[in-house]
Order: sequence, then C-alpha cells, then structure tokens
Amino acid sequence: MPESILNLLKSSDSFVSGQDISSILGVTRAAVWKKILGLRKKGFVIEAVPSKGYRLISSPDLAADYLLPLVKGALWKELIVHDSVESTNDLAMSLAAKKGITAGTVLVADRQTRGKGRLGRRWESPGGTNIYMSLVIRPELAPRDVTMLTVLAAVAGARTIQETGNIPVTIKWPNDLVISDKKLGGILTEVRADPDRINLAVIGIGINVNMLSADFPEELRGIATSVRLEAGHAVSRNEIILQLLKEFEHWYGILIAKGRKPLLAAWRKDSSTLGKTVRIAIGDQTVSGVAEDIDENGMLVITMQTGERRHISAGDITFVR
Ligand code: BT5
Repeated sequence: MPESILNLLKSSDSFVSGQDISSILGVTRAAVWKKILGLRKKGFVIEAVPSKGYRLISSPDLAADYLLPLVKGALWKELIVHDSVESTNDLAMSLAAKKGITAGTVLVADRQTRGKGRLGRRWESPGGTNIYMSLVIRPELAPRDVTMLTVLAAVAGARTIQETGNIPVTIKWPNDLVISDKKLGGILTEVRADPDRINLAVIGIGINVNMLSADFPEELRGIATSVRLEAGHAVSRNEIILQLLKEFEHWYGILIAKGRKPLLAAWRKDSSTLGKTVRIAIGDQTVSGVAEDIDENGMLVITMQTGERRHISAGDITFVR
C-alpha cells in the first residue's frame, strides 16, 4: 500500500486529496494518514495541507519503496536496500545457497564492509554516497554466454551515467566504467552454473556517485573519480539505480530476443579501449598490442607487433601512450 500511495503522489506535480487517495485505494482516510506517517519515517518528505491533500516534496536518496514500483515487472521482482553489508554479491550468493533468493531480486547497500573487486581485490565502499548493488537473475543463457552479462551491465551502466550525469563515460574492457582514464565504476559478475546452464547470475555493480576526492583513499585519488566530481553537482542515487535497472532490462530483452550482435555493437560504440595500443596483464604474463575488437564471446581481440591476433578473456589493461 505505501507503494500505491507513492505512485499516486509521484504521478502528480501538485496536491492529491486524501479523499481521492482513499477512494482510489479503497481504504479509510485514517489509513492513508497512517501510511503517510510511515513514509515520512522512511525519509520521504510529504507536505500535508488540510484543504488540499498531500504532495511529495522529495524522496530519500536510497529508497526501495520509491524504486520497486517503478521497475517491478517482467524482470525485476524485489528490491531490498540494506544499510550495511559485507558485500552485496556475497550476500546474494549466500542467500542463493540457502535457496532464499528470488530471481529478479536487486540487493542494494548504502555501504559495504568487505566490498570486492575481481581476483579478491578490494572495492572501496564508504556509506552515504555511492551505489553498491547486485542484480540477481536466472538468465536464459548458456554458461559460455556469461561474459555477455558483464558486457550488458557495462553498456547499461555507461548509458545510465551518460544520461543522468550528462558526462561522457566510456567502457574500458573488460569491466570498468571510466572517464578521462579514471575509474568511476566496476562490475563483478558471478554465477552458479551446471555444465550446460546458468542457475543464477549475480551481477555486482559499484558506482561512485557522490564521493569527493577527500573520501578516496590516497592510492585511489589519481585513478578514481565519481559522477559528482565529473558532473560538478550531486546526483540522486535513486535516479541512477532506477535508470540502470531500466537500461539493463532493455538490453537484456534485446540479448534474449536478437542475440549478441546489437549488444556488442552498443559496447563498441561506448568503448574507450578499441583502437588503442594496450598492455594487458594476465596473471604473471603481459601481452601488448592494438585492441582491435571485442569478439562474439566478449573477448578482446588484439593484434600484437608480430602481426599475430589473440583473443583475451580477462586481464587488466593499461593504455600505452
Ligand atoms: C571491479 O573489480 O571493478 C569490480 C567492482 C565491483 C564492485 C561491486 S559493488 C557491489 C558488488 N558487491 C561487491 O562486493 N562487489 C560488487 P576490479 O576490476 O578488480 O577493480 C578493483 C580495483 O579498482 C582495486 O584494486 C582498486 O585499484 C580500484 N578500486 C577500488 N575501489 C574503487 C572505487 N570505489 N572506485 C574506483 N576504483 C576503485
């Protein structure tokens, strides 16, 4: 019910009368008032004027009640916001192990105490400022297609930030969202799979939204940035999450209906990797060459100085100037 009241308030720029709300929702005016008080407790600022009714002034910066009704549908079923977790990906995986998570769940946290990157690296996850979220889906894809989920999340993430922050974010293969060579977001996709099918995919996305330079640990200051630092103003985390879930659903639909080609084309368009001379660290090895393309499996195709072409599945890229 708070969802419905919120929808009514959101659909109107001005006041909605208590009488209208109670007749549309079929509840008493006293029940409406009780729910309004509940929403206020959750951080929604709702103006109440006796002769006019209720008006939504602002929504809290991370609010499941606000977000879920706007995205719930074919793909997204649940959205849960936590104050603090170790890692949204780990939480999703441990719930999945206990069969306690529905496909279509989005887990969001205000902060993470053990946020993780790839290969056991740390993801800085202070509270009150950024987005840490895990999208839990049961994709209709074969295990070999799992990289496409990272490709998809990167395209959805880049487009979302381009639109909401109005800044030229690009994708750095394989999983970075960057702007002028500084990292603003990262993706970590994990799956539970049988040999022939993915049972569950957890797509972890971290985006630095309103973090300021002083909030970054010393070693990241030169290589990391945030939407706010680039856009020059604070941006609502709700709006980014909302847009990202819509973009993800849009591209997921295209992937399922039309295959990988359109998604790979979108990736190429937003990539800052292609055409560059790169050095790629793969474990102890380093491979250098020109990044030519992304192949059908999401691997980076590079041409080495010898003329040999290689398809690289994962690694850390440095641009060689
Ligand atoms: C990533 O790893 O970029 C994947 C990050 C995924 C984070 C999300 S948050 C929600 C979900 N739950 C989790 O626990 N994780 C996911 P990688 O490519 O390995 O990059 C890690 C490197 O990025 C670190 O070694 C640092 O150099 C740098 N880094 C760490 N925190 C950062 C931050 N907040 N912003 C920018 N760079 C950061």
